[in-house]
Amino acid sequence: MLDSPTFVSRLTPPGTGAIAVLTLHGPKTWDIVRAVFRPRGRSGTLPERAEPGQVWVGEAGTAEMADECVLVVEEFEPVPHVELHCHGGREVVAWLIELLTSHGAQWSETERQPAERLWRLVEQAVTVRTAAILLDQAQGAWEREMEALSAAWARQDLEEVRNRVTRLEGWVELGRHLIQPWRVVVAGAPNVGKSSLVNAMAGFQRSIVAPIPGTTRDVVTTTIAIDGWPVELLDTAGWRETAHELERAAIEKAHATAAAADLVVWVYDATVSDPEMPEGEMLRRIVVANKCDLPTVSQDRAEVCVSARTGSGIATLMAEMIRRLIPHEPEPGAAIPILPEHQEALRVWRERLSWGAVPCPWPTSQE
Ligand SMILES: Nc1nc2c(ncn2[C@@H]2O[C@H](COP(=O)(O)OP(=O)(O)O)[C@@H](O)[C@H]2O)c(=O)[nH]1
Ligand SMILES: [Mg+2]
Repeated sequence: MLDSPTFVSRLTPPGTGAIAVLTLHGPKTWDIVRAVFRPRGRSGTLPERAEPGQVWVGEAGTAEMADECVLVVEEFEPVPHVELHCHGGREVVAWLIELLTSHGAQWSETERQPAERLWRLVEQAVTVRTAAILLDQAQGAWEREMEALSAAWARQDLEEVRNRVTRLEGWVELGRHLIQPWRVVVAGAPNVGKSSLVNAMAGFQRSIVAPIPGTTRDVVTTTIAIDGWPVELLDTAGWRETAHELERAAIEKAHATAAAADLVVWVYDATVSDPEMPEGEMLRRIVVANKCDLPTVSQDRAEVCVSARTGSGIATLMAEMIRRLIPHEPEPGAAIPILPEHQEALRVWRERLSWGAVPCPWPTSQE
């Protein structure tokens, strides 16, 4: 076993960051670490053996030069595996890697390729639908699209290039939400039935439902799939001003949450005659009248009328939410920008388009 190599690789992306993480894996790991790492404290040396989970703060380097690092033991038996968290400056990291390789470690390039990262995203997908779209990307949808773009550019078919780029730009938000769910904030005055509505949508009890106004003191999140799209429902505290300090903090949090949401579902109680309506600046919102199982007096001010108690109108509301969040759905096999490289490629294509038919100053195909 001692013949197999010990690898050093870098977990954090290349370039300068606050912290860089190097990993050492292989039979000689512990010998190498003991040679270059001095733990803080009296002894100044690492023990002969370590346990997974052990952590030391100290310095990695030589007697002349060292960087403050944290050493984390991931595995010790049968093959040791450690992480070194050090400062992320380019030179420091390059120097540390050199030091480790001079002690017998082999540098292994682990910068993950886009395809590999896409496959990892496929594994992490939370619904079959998002997995299918991610799978298309992992199987080359983006590369095919880039080839088509390059071909159109080579023909100087700017119309086609523009259409393709515009379409791709339209999928940026969807691409983001294949990994992070859409955020829907359920907002409204206390006691209108926000928590009940979230529960009705989720189909299970999650927030506290109580007849006393202001029970939901904080933001409670519930992630559900609607029609195969992951949606995070945020149940917020009621909107009304209150003297209660704790609740005021929760209400402020509710406002902040709503501002960052993809959609606000504004709920009011249809049995009251002058319900609290949303403020003007909330653009993406659906106004919902709740308690429509009771005699209503203000149902007409809502786009959807529901009863969290009986479930009537809930399916209509959820369909409407999806219609707002995802007005268009991609065709099977469509290229969707997901990775930072994709966004960067789109930016470059947009820039090329602004050059128009003028000869392009950089290579036009992916040679
Ligand atoms: N009749 C009726 N009562 C409801 C409905 N939805 C909620 N409630 C009741 O209204 C009260 C407040 O509900 P809750 O979900 O805690 O409101 P929140 O403060 O807006 O979160 C509770 O007593 C619920 O049982 C509904 O659709 N119909
Ligand atoms: Mg509540």
